[in-house]
Amino acid sequence: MSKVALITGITGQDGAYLAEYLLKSGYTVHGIKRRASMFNTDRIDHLYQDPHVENRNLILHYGDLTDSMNITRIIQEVQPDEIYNLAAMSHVKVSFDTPEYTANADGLGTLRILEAVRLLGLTQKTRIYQASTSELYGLVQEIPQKETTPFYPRSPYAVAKMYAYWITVNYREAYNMHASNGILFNHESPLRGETFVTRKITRAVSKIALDMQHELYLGNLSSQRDWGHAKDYVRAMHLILQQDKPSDYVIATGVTTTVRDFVRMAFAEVGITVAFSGEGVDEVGVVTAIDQARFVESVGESYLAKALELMDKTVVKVDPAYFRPTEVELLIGDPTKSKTVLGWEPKYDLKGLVEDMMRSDVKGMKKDSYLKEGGYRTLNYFE
Ligand code: NDP
Ligand code: GDR
Repeated sequence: MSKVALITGITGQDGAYLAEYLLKSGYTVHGIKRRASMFNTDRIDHLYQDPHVENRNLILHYGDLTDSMNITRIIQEVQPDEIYNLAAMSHVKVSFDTPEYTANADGLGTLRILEAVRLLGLTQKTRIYQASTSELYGLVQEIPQKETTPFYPRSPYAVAKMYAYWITVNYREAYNMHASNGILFNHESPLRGETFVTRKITRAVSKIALDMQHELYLGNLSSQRDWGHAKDYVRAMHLILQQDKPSDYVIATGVTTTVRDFVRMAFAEVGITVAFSGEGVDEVGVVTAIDQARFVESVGESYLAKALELMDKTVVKVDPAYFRPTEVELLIGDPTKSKTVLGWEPKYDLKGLVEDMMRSDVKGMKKDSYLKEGGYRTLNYFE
């Protein structure tokens, strides 16, 4: 009998990679998706199975972490061996705009899952993974950050996730449940949401190279993050639930990089050198060199002439609208426990991650550019 997993947040970045990974590992995967006014399953469409097909191993349920009855009913129906609670309002900046909703979905949502498992008498059957975050560390208390580093959350998102972290620990201790936290540092991929900084950068750099956009506005360029690849991180989630004993694990690369350097690396992928000068809101990124061979290899000959006009142009500016009321300036994780106990090793380094994201975004933007040139623009009902 194949194992049964339930993934909340299956339509998100991690949900998509995890679903693919578990299906390949022989699991039957159930996922909770939200009802939306448009299709919201782009990231998992390649895994979709028609409901009329017998013996499906991917089954989607409508649901929402803010609805206890819905969550309880789905868990009762699915009787999962493993629950991966990945659903969340996951944008730190947006959590300042929607603090109550964030607390409800990200904090109480976790409680709803744990309590449903308990009330349904599944505490000894169902293992639970909680998507905890390096944002818990917030204001720097210790570097690198590890499982024993004190938390100091700096956003409504992080405070909600702190409740989720501790309620997971509490249910484990109170009811002897196999419930674990993965304290994951930032992880990115070609599937990353478009408003997180890495994807915002790789999309914008691709568009700038293709003459579809001319400037990129960012917030805090000095912020430092420990960025890994989501593909590596979902393997760690699975490993955490395969351990005999539940526990909490930091998943990170141990390397930290500024947003500014990420921008440089993304431009470098298409042969463009960007140098930064100025300070604070007046800092700018200017094109100082173009490696034509590299540009042609990664973007294409036909875009080169336009790209050469970028020389000496300002392509990056700061917009304080992207600053956060309280910022997390520095994250760098110590993955020693996950490496020694789980045997987890990431396959991607930052260079490999940037390459993967840039390759995918240049390809996607080129497709948009061809459609526009060919007169086949994206469908617009109002034209
Ligand atoms: P995404 O934002 O890409 O995905 C979030 C998922 O949660 C989406 O499927 C979204 O649905 C769903 N969701 C949001 N609100 C609700 C709700 N109220 N009820 C049900 N589903 C909901 O996040 P990631 O994949 O990047 O992250 C996965 C989890 O890991 C999140 O909990 C995040 O906070 C956490 N995390 C992420 C890290 C990262 O660097 N990526 C690092 C550490 C933790 P929809 O598609 O409809 O919006
Ligand atoms: P983060 O990711 O807040 O770390 O949360 P994000 O990519 O949003 O920000 C990283 C850093 O970049 C700075 N920054 C900008 N951020 C965004 N989004 N847009 C900008 O224009 C911009 N300019 C600079 C930010 O200030 C910040 O310092 C992510 C989410 O996936 C969380 O759900 C997860 O828990 C943590 O990672 C670990």
